[in-house]
Amino acid sequence: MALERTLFIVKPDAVQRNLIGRILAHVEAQDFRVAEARLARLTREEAQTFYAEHLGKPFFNDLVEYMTSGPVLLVCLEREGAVAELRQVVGATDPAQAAPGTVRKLFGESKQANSVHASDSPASSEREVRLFFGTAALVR
Ligand code: FUP
Repeated sequence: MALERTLFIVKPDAVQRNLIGRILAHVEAQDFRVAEARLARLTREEAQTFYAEHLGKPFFNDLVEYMTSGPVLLVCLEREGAVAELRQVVGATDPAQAAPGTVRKLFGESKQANSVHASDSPASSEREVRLFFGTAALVR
């Protein structure tokens, strides 16, 4: 398996509930290394760009509102097979449907306030890492 980088976000609900440390400990224990990290308050424009694939969906405006409601921790994680492995560790979008032991099952509150984001494909991870950390974060 190749060494990869992927974008991970600790979302506003989890930052608000002081879960940054527990969530990062959980992914670090799964052999992910923090390559880049930054606490940020997303602008509406950043949130809209980030979730552009969902533009026009019924939940889009609420999603943007939620993602800009408080600080988030933006993290670039590195590991062999990072993109697919992180999706497994994070679990299904809806915490109620997520597998036991996944981050969203352990910490998520609802489909919207599901505590974390993880890039869903190598193409997404490249776009998302570049969006928040720039092209330099793509190379090692
Ligand atoms: P995921 O890749 O698991 O983060 O899920 P999606 O890309 O399908 O959705 C992105 C975010 O939109 C989710 F994390 C939460 C939000 N969402 C809703 O609020 N309602 C929905 O019905 C679907 C997604």
